[in-house]
Amino acid sequence: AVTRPDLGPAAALPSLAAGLWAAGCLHWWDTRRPERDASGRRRFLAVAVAVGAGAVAASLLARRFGPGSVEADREAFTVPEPDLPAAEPGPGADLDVEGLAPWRTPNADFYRIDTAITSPAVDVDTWRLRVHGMVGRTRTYTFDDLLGRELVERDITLCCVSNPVGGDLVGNARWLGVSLAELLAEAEPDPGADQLVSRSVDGFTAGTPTAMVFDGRDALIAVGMNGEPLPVDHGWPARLVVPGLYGYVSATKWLTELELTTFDAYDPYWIERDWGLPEPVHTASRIDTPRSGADAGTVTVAGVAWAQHRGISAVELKVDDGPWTECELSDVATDDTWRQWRIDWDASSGEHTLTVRATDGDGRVQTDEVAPTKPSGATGLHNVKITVA
Ligand SMILES: Nc1nc2c(c(=O)[nH]1)N[C@H]1C(S)=C(S)[C@@H](COP(=O)(O)O)O[C@H]1N2
Ligand SMILES: [Mo]
Repeated sequence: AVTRPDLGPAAALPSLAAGLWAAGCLHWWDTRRPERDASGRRRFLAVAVAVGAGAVAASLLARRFGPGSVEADREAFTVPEPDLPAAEPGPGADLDVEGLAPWRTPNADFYRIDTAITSPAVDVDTWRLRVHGMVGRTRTYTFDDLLGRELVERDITLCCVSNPVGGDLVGNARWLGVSLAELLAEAEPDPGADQLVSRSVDGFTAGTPTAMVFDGRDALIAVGMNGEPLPVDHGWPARLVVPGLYGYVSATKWLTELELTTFDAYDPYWIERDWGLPEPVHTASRIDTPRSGADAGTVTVAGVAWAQHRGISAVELKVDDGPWTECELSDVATDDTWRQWRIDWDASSGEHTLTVRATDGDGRVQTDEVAPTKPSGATGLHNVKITVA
């Protein structure tokens, strides 16, 4: 409770009070009934634990699925057709190799990162999005207000700053939402506001450079994900997605406030905790298959590479200390998504190391310099050790 973004030290009091009360009860029980035996005590403990767990499970289920619950609201929402559909990358978007991450990540497989112990249950009827701070006019929007705007559909890859090299805290989805820049423009932002602070209903905050929100990229307030209402775990009823930035400085879920301010005036959640100020995502590439073993002969090596908003122009694979060899790339329609790659490797038996590197759309080769995830995202080349039998 103490570490929740919207609560202070006093939030520990209910738990402390409950703990003291429970300790008092146990003490009373222990001193008044000295005659009961060890098996009675075990039975008491088992019943107490079962009742407690049952109560927690029932309240979580009721909140999610009961009448008038957030899941009922969400399922009642029919995802509208977009006014501006996403550009189709075509059948070559997915190279369809076994063991390779699909180009579009299904919602159920999309990574989840947030500070919430349980996802906030937001009532869509009373939900509001408030735009305030350094603006000419404060504005407030309902969910229906959002749906009444031009609906934009875009394929955007989202990744986490805490994704290690070769890790899976990255996914690609087709988001449906409204233009963040156009909505903010209605509030007449002060040109001196260089930071957009987005706030979640649970108090989480992210700070995005306004320069990146207003530079023409497809920054969205999303209400749909892969043709479905935005899943509760991914921010229902509305979240931000800004192509080219890590989630911690852009992708606020359960969004409820947009505040125009400055980087000098305010440090959002992870900046307060010593993570880096917003920077474009690092160019990254990952080997998905093979991961450990293979049979001698022709082996398809495949993976994904991403550098959102700059795009991927090349991927190369190196076997042991051999030369960098160019791989085949999947088709993409924009620079905002990851790109699959593949290559056939004539594998001889023994131990081999495969290393991958990508070149972004600006022609810059991925750095081989190793950096940890904190403060600004891991760098270095992904390699896997393969035993060929
Ligand atoms: N409300 C809220 N939004 C949040 C976060 C959070 O902790 N709380 N985490 C951010 C981080 S660090 C990432 S990487 C993305 C992850 O989005 P996902 O869970 O939909 O993959 O959400 C961002 N939005
Ligand atoms: Mo993240």
